[in-house]
Parts: sequence; C-alpha cells; structure tokens
Amino acid sequence: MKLIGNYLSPFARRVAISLNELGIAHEMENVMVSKNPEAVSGHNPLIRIPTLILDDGEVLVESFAILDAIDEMAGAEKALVPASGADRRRILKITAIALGTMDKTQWAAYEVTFHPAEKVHQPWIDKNENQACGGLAYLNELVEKAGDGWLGRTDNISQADISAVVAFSFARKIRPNLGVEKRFPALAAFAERCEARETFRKAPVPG
Ligand SMILES: N[C@@H](CCC(=O)N[C@@H](CS)C(=O)NCC(=O)O)C(=O)O
Repeated sequence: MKLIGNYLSPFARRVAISLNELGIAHEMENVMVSKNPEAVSGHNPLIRIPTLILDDGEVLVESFAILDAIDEMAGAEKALVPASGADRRRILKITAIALGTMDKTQWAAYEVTFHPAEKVHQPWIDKNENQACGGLAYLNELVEKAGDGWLGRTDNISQADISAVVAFSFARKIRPNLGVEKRFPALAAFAERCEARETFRKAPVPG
C-alpha cells in the first residue's frame, strides 16, 4: 500500500507510525499538498493528506477512518484501539483530544501561512494556541497519572499514546513560541520515550 503525505503533517504521521506499530508494510509518497496538489487531487477530492492507496487501488481518506481500517486489517489482537467497552471509549477520548490539539495547532499556523501579513488576525491565533495548550495540558496530566504506563492504561502502546505524542511533537515543531517542552514536562518526557521507538523513528518529524 502507498501512503501519500509527509511526516510534518501530524495526521499523516500518526497513520505512518500506526502502520509501523501494526507491522503493515507500506511505501511513503512524500507530498506537500500546498506545493504539489496534483499528487493528491486524483485520489482525494478534498486534496488533503493523509490519503492511503491500498494494493488493489482502493483509496482511503481522513486519518481517523484510515486508522480504523488498518486496525481492522491487523485484527483485534494487534489493534491500536480496543474493539468495545470502556477501554475503547477511554482511548477514543484521549485520541480525540490529541487530534483536536493537532487541529488547533495547525489552524494557528495556517493563519500566517495562508494570509498576507496585513490580514493575519492575532486573536484567532491566540484562541487556537490557547485551545491547543488546553489539549496538551490534559495529556500532560494523563502522563503524570500513568507513571511508567501507557495513557489508556493498556498493556501495550495504543492509539492514545501515538496521537498524544504526535500532537506534542507537532506543536513543539511548528509553534516554538509556545515553549511546550517547559510547560508540559511530563508529556515531553513521555514523547521522548515514544519517539525513541523504531516505529516512530521510521517516520521522523522533518528537521
Ligand atoms: N481531519 C483530517 C485533516 C487532514 C489535514 O488537514 N491535512 C493537511 C496537512 S497537515 C492538508 O492536507 N491540508 C491541505 C488543505 O487542507 O488544503 C485528517 O485527520 O486526515
């Protein structure tokens, strides 16, 4: 299968890391949508990444839907989100907060990327950054409670851990003004632990 995206995109990166954790072989087609929309437009009408092309040509879009599909392909034993019950709800909630954190971080960055300087609205950036920090604070507190364990209280890494770390590493990279390492030290340490895994190192945030 082929993943269209890039590792700066937290949405594409969480899919790539999840594929690695699930042991699903894939090839990465490195695409920056803003520079090369044609690489995506033929597959995804929204012209967004991640877009996953399966070996039989079927195309999957939207990271949450892709993650759900690859969990199903890997089977219940390996799946990164449990199939049912309180464990599933807990992990989906943490994952949703991590995903919202990615959204808010990206929107703060897009305000500058897609507007000329005189049209940038600083209160909108502040609002989004504040919400992103709310998400990171929640995740930081969970890490403190989890101690040496995983965020969703699972035996092995789950989607909650992957998405939380990807959200943190993305915010650290594209909003250096927020100083997230100092503000959320437990999450920073947890991210360092996860980023050292081979599955994360194979999908590195670009330098
Ligand atoms: N909710 C989507 C968000 C995907 C997304 O926003 N991707 C960005 C890259 S980080 C993109 O393709 N942006 C291009 C655009 O929306 O014009 C997901 O989780 O897959």
